[in-house]
Amino acid sequence: LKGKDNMVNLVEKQNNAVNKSDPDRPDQKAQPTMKELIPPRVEIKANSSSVRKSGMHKVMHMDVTQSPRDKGAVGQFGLAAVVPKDKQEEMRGRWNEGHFNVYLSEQIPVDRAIPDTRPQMCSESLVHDNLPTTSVIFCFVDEVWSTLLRSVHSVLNRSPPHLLKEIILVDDFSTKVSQSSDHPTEERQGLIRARLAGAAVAAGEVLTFLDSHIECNVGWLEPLLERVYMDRRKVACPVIEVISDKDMSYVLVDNFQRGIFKWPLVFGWNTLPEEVIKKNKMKDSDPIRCPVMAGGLFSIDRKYFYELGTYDPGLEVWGGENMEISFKIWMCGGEIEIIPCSRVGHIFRGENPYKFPKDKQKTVERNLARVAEVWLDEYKELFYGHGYHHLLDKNVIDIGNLTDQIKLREKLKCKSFKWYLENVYPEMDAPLVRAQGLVFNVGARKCLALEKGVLFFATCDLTMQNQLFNHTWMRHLQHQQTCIGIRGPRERVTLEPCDNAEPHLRWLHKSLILSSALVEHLITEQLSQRNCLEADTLGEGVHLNVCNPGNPFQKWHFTHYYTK
Ligand code: UD2
Ligand code: MN
Repeated sequence: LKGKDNMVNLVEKQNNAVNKSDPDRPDQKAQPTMKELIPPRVEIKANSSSVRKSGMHKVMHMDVTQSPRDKGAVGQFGLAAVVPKDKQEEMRGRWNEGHFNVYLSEQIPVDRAIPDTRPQMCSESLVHDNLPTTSVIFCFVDEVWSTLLRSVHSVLNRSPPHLLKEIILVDDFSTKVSQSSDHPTEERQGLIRARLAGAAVAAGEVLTFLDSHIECNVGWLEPLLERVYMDRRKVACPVIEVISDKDMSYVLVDNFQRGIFKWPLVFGWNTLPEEVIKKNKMKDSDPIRCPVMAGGLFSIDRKYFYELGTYDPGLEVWGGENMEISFKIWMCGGEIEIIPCSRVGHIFRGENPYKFPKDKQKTVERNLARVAEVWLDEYKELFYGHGYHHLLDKNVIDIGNLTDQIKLREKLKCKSFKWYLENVYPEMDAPLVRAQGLVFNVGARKCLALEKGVLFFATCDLTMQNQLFNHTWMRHLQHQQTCIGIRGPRERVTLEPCDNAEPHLRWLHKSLILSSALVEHLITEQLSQRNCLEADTLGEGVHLNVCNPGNPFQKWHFTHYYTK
């Protein structure tokens, strides 16, 4: 396409390859705005007389791209595209515009065909005739134009028109001139608030959020809307397939994948346990319960989204919002599902192609700490304990006010995080303590005991309450509510009420020789020079000393270790 005049035909699918590079074009910046690209749609009301009110039909194919005119085009049918030798340098030069193969993206038709990767029975599955309509919301910042267009085209080309209320583009204060959309933000908001800005103007009964570098596959929409229609508290996610950042090929992903998290709240994928598949006699087209969504692609009933209090608007820029909304949905009465009959390709990029207004790591940490404080209950100690201790130290980070979020959780009468772990993600490893029981000292050959504010050694006896200690994820060495710490310039061992914010109460428990093997030393984290907890040679008490891997009086064993 060379001029604006041709752009209006986009929806009639007359054109392709919008962004074929054109050396003759004097002003590459003179690109049409989104408004010009997408003519107003003829609105077909879902419950107008032309659509039956009850009954079901086979998922519509609705894919006008399956027999494209330009069969030989680069990347057509989702195949890998090759960069010619003389274009390699240009390709490399443009990589950072999007942190993927921007050069190739511009060669590939914006309405290319991709393989129908759905499990076989999907094209036969039935959905209701009177599904709700959806608003599709793309928010983006400095998105590569050709990719954004391909995303929009894939929605237009593969969605039943009567279900697609509108496509909303929220430009999150892009610095590129060409990206003016219907709903630009006044300043950089971050994806969380940008999505909320889109939701605020949406008129569809369902909100469907998508990243701005995706390709929706054949029949992607109806199976999502079907789940929401069946139960408005179901939040439906498509299977996220891979569009290669290198050759732009469309890659099918394995079956039975679900979103999970590891500590400290790190998103990941894992295969549904075999026994769950067997027990439920699951077919590869059945919805998959999903403990945590990836974040970018999902359909949710619009009113329900607001009942849930949307996202925590205090989350900044990027990251953690998928945890927040996932915990909120599950703990407050909803469900998250991955729908194998709905598939959307996504370009996974090695780096964010946009700037973070503040440091990226700090931004994500702060977001996650907000989520942990509101949703994790006592399990937040695992979050902090797995690498975010520093967030607890005073004045390190201001995570902002959480009153509204905590009130919301009360108002919605949400369940506990313990409930979530037991019912939604029972495979999650989440013991609150790392080690427990008697604390045996190898040198003294006795066990630590605490009574009446004094630490001493006694003959090991599991039935003695005063010999039972925990080593927790906060790295507390703790007997009931009392923690062992160190204090003062002379580094004396003290006993104090446990307090997560106090680094002088934390002890690393590990071997100095093989950090992953035998757990031995108790090393204070407080001092610059690491010191170890040591039993007095006469066995009457404990003191601090310079760590020495050969000293048996510095070696400690708990009766039971949950993790090492
Ligand atoms: C994943 C999600 C993404 C989001 C993120 C965590 C998928 C496929 N993607 O990372 O949706 O949940 O995890 O937060 O599940 N954007 C803005 N303003 C910003 C930053 C980003 O509008 O300040 C847009 C961006 O242009 C894109 C979308 O938000 O369209 C998601 O950002 P991403 O693609 O960089 O995130 P991704 O896929 O690495
Ligand atoms: Mn993305």
